[in-house]
Amino acid sequence: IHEFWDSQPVPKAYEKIDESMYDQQIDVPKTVADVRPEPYTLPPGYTWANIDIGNRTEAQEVYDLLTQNYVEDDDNMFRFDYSIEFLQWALTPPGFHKEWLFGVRGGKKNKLFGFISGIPVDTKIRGKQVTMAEINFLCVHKSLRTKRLATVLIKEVTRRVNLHDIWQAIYTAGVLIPLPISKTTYWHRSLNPKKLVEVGFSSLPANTPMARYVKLLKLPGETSVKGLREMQKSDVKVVHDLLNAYLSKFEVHLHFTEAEVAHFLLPRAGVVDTYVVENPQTKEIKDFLSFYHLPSSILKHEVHKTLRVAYCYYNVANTVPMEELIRNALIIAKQKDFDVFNALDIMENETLLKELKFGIGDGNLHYYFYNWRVPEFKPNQIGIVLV
Ligand code: YNC
Ligand code: MG
Repeated sequence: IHEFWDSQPVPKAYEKIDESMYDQQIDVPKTVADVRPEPYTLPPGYTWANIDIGNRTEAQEVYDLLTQNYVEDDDNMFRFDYSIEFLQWALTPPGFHKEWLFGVRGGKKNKLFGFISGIPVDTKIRGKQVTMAEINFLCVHKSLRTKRLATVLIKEVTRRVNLHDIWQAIYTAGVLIPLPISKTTYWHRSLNPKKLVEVGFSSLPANTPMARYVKLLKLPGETSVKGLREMQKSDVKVVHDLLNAYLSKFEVHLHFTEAEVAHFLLPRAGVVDTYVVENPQTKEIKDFLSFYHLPSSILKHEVHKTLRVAYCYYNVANTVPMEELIRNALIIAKQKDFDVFNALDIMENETLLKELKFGIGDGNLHYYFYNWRVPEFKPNQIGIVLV
């Protein structure tokens, strides 16, 4: 009973599939000439509007829509609070298309009531290169929910992507719709256990006093890896090589250009942190760690209004154990005053989460492809982090 999704080129739960149907598109092949040239029709009073996310005023409008209306946890205690700088980073990689960042305006003040975004990505799936759109930040204002506006945004972004002769997309969502390529799980590493308990993010384990809980989760004050330092411009080439070589181990991964590595991994204040390990003797770099900054608004607490959350991004460990590398990421995040460090059980993460004192969360993240059929993957076969 998915009126919209049943009409789309995505796999159906009940279909019988044989091997020969994998690694190809689901829809009949089309060309740009087959694509509807005019935008989809909106309800009366609403219009399409491209968003120039580099423009401070327009970015602020997207920020306001998302901070008030974007993803919340199941208990409606927290809501993502992507910063303006973060949105600008996530949505303007090299080669981004300005018409893939758009929304719906309406009302007397021509206010933004909906938004969706796409960026171009080069993926490799089971050894096959596929150019896709990465779709994110789908949001409809709370006052306009369940009126099928989301489906119009999705159809319109599909049209705009198809006009570039691109027919596939990748996206993630907490909700279960037809049909995930992988079901992954969020894990959380408390850095500030007292605050996390106070705001209801975590609860004290049975028969554990706060002091003991805090001690249990205490991290070393300083990092342990020799030669760990912030990534800089001159590291882009080597980090690019390291990242692509590492990601090629996974069944589903992105292929980054050097310019994309510069864009997504060079440190940006309040957005993304990347540290490389420079061998003190040889000056060689063979490892790096990274995490991005995505706070959440705390919706129902008198004192605490923001949860400071770091999210595990891309990590490559060749000369140090991955466990030690990520422990160092935790230490840096703690030094930077984050409250919690989140990671999915993708890539190699699963093997380290318990040892590093992560606890399993109740949030699931489903990965999806649009118009591309694959067998279901285990989380540890996924080498893509969508922000
Ligand atoms: C979702 N998250 O099932 P059926 S993630 C996809 N992703 O369709 P309506 C979703 N579809 O079941 P509402 C979805 N959530 O009838 C709902 N749906 O077939 C489906 N929340 O539409 C749903 N952001 O307008 C149903 O629903 C249909 O008013 C119902 O709006 C939904 O960014 C939403 O969670 C999510 O802002 C906009 O609830 C709204 O409820 C909202 O009546 C809070 O819609 C924020 C939130 C979603 C975060 C994300 C990835 C989105 C991927 C979209 C799919 C892209 C496909 C590929 C396109 C390019 C193709 C090429 C080439
Ligand atoms: Mg709606």
